[in-house]
Amino acid sequence: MKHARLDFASVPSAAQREAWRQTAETLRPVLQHKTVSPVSMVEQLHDPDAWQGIRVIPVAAAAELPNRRWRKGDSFILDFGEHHVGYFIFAMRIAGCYCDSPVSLRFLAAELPFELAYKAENFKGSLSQAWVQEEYVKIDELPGSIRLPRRYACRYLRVDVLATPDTLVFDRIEFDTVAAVNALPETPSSLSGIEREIYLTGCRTLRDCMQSCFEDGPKRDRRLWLGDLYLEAKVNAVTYRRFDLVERCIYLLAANVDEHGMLPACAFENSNIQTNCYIPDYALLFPALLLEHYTACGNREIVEEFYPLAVHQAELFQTFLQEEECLLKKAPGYWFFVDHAPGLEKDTAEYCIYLFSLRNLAELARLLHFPEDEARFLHEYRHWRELLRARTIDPGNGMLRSGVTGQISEASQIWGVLSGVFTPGEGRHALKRMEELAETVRSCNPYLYHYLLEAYLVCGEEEKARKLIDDYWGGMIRLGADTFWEVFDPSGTAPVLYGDIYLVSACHAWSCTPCFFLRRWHDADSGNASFPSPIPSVQ
Ligand code: RAM
Repeated sequence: MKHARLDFASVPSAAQREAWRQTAETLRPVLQHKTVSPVSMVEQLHDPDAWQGIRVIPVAAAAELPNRRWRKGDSFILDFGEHHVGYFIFAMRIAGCYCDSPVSLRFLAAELPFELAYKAENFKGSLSQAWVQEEYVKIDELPGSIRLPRRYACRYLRVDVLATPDTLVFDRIEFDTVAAVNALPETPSSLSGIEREIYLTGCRTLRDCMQSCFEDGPKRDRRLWLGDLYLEAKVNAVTYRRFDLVERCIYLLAANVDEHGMLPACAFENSNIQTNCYIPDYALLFPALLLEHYTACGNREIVEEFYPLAVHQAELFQTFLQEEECLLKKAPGYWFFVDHAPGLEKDTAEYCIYLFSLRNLAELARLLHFPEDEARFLHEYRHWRELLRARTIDPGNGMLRSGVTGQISEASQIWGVLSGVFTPGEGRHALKRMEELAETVRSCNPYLYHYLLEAYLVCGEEEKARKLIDDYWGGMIRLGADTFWEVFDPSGTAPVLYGDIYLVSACHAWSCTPCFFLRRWHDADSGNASFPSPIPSVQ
């Protein structure tokens, strides 16, 4: 049987993209400011039992700061009590003597205690060292106050006095914090203990990523990513409900499609900066994002407006498909992502995400009353589902294999469930086997583990989903997290991304999703709503 070409939508014109950019501009949020003062002065200690080997202990109340006198070579660390995003303001003076020369200071803003030990000369990262939140500043005239121009994401601030004409006094250090929202949402009353903390931490993580767009991490990248946005939109729907911000992000992404009409993996708010990063599996999530948005807030117009673009993402993906082996025909210039796991064979998961996209498109077509489209998507879906089943399910162990090596990974099994390639019973078996099988390529990424939570629910394994939330996200909290991290390996080693641990973000949007599950379970338990199927079903 020859599969159906979708052959449906066209590439948006430059005028269309400009119109989308202007709509995004009208949806720019007013950022909320809140002044946060430090709660204590702390010291860092080496402790082999602490996460990344360093912890802090309070040594004085922050109110002590104006009474302290600092000379060349002195340093101190302030703890602001929890993670925030914002701008630092310092009010300083020289005690007693005339200020006849500048003051030279080093600032180091840190999300985690470990970052306070940063030494620039040891940096080995493959991304710019400028992401590290270290600044050298000279102040010519005191007394006075300065506001650092750059925005920081941190809980701790280290100040090193490099040179000063005489003893230096900090009368006040404040953090002018910013976010599109300020108050944390109410915690569902049925949550207690660690679940309550997980919910709060997830809300804090999302709050700090909600700036003038949904950012991935306010320390590193600081920009809108399509894959992150999909998960942020899910959590936003049950917490802050800032649907205007979701819509701004949809318009921003659409305004940045490439010459083929592919949605970018990430977009900059500044129209003079064009990304060159394209992740086909992120583009395939666009139909699910629209469906999620429609289900959450009922705005049918935006779904109608972007339906052709959503269809086009699946059309574009067809150029990567090959029937013979179900291997990807990779093209240069595209990053097939799925997960950060080194050595991961992504072919099968990518095909499954294509099927996931078709299921969501079929549901969108049904909602918009396009029965012919719906039939076409389902026809395409069934064709590739049969092929994938025949070519990638191992008849011996019932698991999905991927790539030329026939690799078994968590990513393949999880997307095998969410695509509907596995029946729920087969999926339950595959998810269990993947836990047991030593050769399974495993993830250390909350992004993939979000989808594992969804996969457990599809297979009727709510207890396993609850346990994963406790072990994985609860694991971060037990190690002192007050926002959830970009990557985490509960076995104890801190995963490194982009060649250097200082580049890893400790407040990362894609890790806030337990809030979505905890809130929905709470609502279902209190009879307010039923837990929705995370993916539309296909008859
Ligand atoms: C990293 C970031 C971002 C993610 C991409 C694929 O750079 O963590 O959140 O979406 O990878």
